[in-house]
Amino acid sequence: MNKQFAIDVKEGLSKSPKSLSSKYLYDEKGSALFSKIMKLPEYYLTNAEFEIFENKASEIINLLGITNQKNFDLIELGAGDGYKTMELLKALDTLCFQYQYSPIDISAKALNQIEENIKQQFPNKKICPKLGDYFHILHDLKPSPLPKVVLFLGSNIGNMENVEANFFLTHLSENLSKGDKLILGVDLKKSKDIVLPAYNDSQGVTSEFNLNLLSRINSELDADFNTDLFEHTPMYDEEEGVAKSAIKSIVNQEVEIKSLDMKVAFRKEEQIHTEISRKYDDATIQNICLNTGLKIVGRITDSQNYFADYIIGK
Ligand code: AVI
Repeated sequence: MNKQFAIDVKEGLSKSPKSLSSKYLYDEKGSALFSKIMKLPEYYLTNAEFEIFENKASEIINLLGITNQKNFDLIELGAGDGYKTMELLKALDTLCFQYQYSPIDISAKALNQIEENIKQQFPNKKICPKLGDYFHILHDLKPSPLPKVVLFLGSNIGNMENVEANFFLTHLSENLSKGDKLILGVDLKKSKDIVLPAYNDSQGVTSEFNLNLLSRINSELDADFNTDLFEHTPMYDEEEGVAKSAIKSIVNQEVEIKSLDMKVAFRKEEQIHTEISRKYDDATIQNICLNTGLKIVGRITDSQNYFADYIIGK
């Protein structure tokens, strides 16, 4: 049994309002569902950021302020399938840059996939994948004498609460040296008509992704959630720029979680908060940088201004 999962489920379902951490959405089934989400027509984020890397990789490289005379470390936090990064690697290779690519991910499957893709596209390139939670692996970054470029793409930072994001970036900043760069991919604030469907797609994949968390509790903690009696509930607060996902109980009910020796009562309409997906503007990013000892060097957006990759320096 995953001990931390058990502890967090117990705590999250005992408090009011109930909540579960979004990191638990990614078991094997959840990760496969997220890959499906990234291909949905409503989920504009992936295509928008891919477009930036496909069309504007040389602009990104210029903003990094590195030359092709010197070797550098290219480190990707939460690399996933590395699909967008491949565009950056192609541009770096065309311009004869020398670098070592280190994708970091908690999924061995994702890292194997990246290795496979690299082997096919760049047969002579050696990569240095690291399996684990990137927050912990950050500690290993400092000793390298080479300049670093850290990629944190896909608006993954948007899934962190403000305090957590500030803590994470402060920690990252402490592990960077002067001249190192961070490429931070964020989804931009925009109309509810565009954001909400991205978290409430017509095929119901996002709903399945969110409700899978209850199935995970069923299988890992011997619980009896009936997922038909719960509903995926997405919201978007346009002013605040935060999409929130919850799981709502559609009846009064009680659920037993045997491994935790607990019974959880749900009122009709009661929600379990599962995820936030924050959207950004320049002011918010400026503020984050001010608080974490970083500075914005440049910003590149897609043609629709949906998504931005900020180049940030120490
Ligand atoms: C991984 N992360 C940036 C996604 C997002 O957009 O917040 C996770 C996601 N949740 C529902 N759809 C996608």
